[in-house]
Amino acid sequence: MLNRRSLLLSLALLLALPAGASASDIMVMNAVAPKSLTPSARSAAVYMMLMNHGSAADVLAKVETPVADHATAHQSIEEDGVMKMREVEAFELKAGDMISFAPGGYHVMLTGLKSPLRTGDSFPLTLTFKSAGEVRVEVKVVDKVDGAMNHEGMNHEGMSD
Ligand SMILES: [Cu+2]
Repeated sequence: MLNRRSLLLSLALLLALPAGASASDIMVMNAVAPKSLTPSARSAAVYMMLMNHGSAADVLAKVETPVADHATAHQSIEEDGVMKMREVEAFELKAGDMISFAPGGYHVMLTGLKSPLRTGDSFPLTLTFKSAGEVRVEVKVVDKVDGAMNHEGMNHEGMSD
């Protein structure tokens, strides 16, 4: 049973927390990447669920992983019946938002993949938010993600490699 004194103490601690976002305000769940289909794959996509439990919006400023040279937030968009994707410079996660990076919408694009992704492997991905700072997740490599486009060897508009 929770006694009254410890309840008051935890309330006091809660209130003592500084305003604004902290790393614990951002939650990233179910990060997965479809396996590479060829040994020469140079790019891949990562899907996941992002939640902002904080009271202020936060912005994803940077994504990094040791398995690829570059990681960027991308959005798939349909233009004149053609699926295209573009880089999202500053992805915003509003207070209370739960946004899934899923096929047909957002994803993290890995380019300059150092070695092909194999089912069962996992790799770290660090998401840096302007207020919350670094959020590190393990990405699980899976056989396939339903509806995911093949990202291998894809040429992304406005990307240098
Ligand atoms: Cu992409």
